[in-house]
Amino acid sequence: MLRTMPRYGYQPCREFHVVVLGAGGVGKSCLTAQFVHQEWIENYDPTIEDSYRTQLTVDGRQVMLEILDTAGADQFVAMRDLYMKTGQGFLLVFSITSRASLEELVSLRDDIIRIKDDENIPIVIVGNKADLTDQRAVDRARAFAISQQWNAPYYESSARTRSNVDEVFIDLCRQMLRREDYVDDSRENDPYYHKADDPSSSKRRRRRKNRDNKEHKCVVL
Ligand SMILES: Nc1nc2c(ncn2[C@@H]2O[C@H](COP(=O)(O)OP(=O)(O)O)[C@@H](O)[C@H]2O)c(=O)[nH]1
Ligand SMILES: [Mg+2]
Repeated sequence: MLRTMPRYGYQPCREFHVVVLGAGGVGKSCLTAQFVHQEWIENYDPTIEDSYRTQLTVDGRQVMLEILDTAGADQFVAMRDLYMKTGQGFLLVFSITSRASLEELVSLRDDIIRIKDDENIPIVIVGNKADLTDQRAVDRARAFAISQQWNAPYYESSARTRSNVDEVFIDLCRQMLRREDYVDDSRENDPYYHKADDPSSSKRRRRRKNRDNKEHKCVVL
C-alpha cells in the first residue's frame, strides 16, 4: 500500500544533543539506561562514558536524542569543553543521599554557562535515588531553592523504581524545542527568510505564545 506523507502538519524530526552530568555514583548511567533501554543495571561500570541515540515523541513532535552519559574522568579539559559546547540540553544529576553531590553541580553549571556563553541554556536539576528516603541528606526545599535560582525545574527521580525517569528527559526536550521555536522566530524577522516556503511556520507562530514561560517547577515522587 502506498503511504503518503500528510501535506500539512508535517514536522521534521528534531535532533538534540543531551549531556548527563554529575558526581560519580549519583546514578547517571542507571538513569540513562532506564530511559533508553527500560532496564535497571545494578552495577554499571563507573568508567564507561558512552552516548545513546533514542527517538521519542514530545507533544506530537518527533525528537531524536543523542544522550552522552559522562563518566567525569576526562583527562583532557578540552574534551569536556567540547561536549559542553555540543550539548543543547543538560541533566544535572545529584543524589539526595549526598550533599556533596549537590554542591558539585554548582561548578558544573558555571562551566556550562561559561562555555555556552548563555544563561538560559536548557537544564533540568535531578535529585536521584529518591527511593532511599531513610538516607536522605539533601532537603527538598534546599534543592528546589537552588533550582529556582538557576531558573531550572527540579525533579526527584529514582532510576531503581523508574519514577520520573521519562519526565526529566521530556522536560528537557520541551525546553530545547521551545528554544528552537524561539530561534526560528528570530529567523522569521530575517528579510532573506521566506516563511511561505516553510510549511511549519504557522504552527510555530501558534507555539510562539508559549515561549519563555519557564515556570519554577518542583516534581517529586
Ligand atoms: N537505590 C538507588 N540506587 C541507585 C539509583 N540510581 C543508581 N543507583 C545505584 O548507584 C550506583 C551508581 O550508579 P551509576 O548509574 O553507575 O552512577 P554514575 O556514576 O553517576 O553513572 C549503583 O550501584 C546503582 O545501583 C537509584 O535511583 N536508587
Ligand atoms: Mg556512569
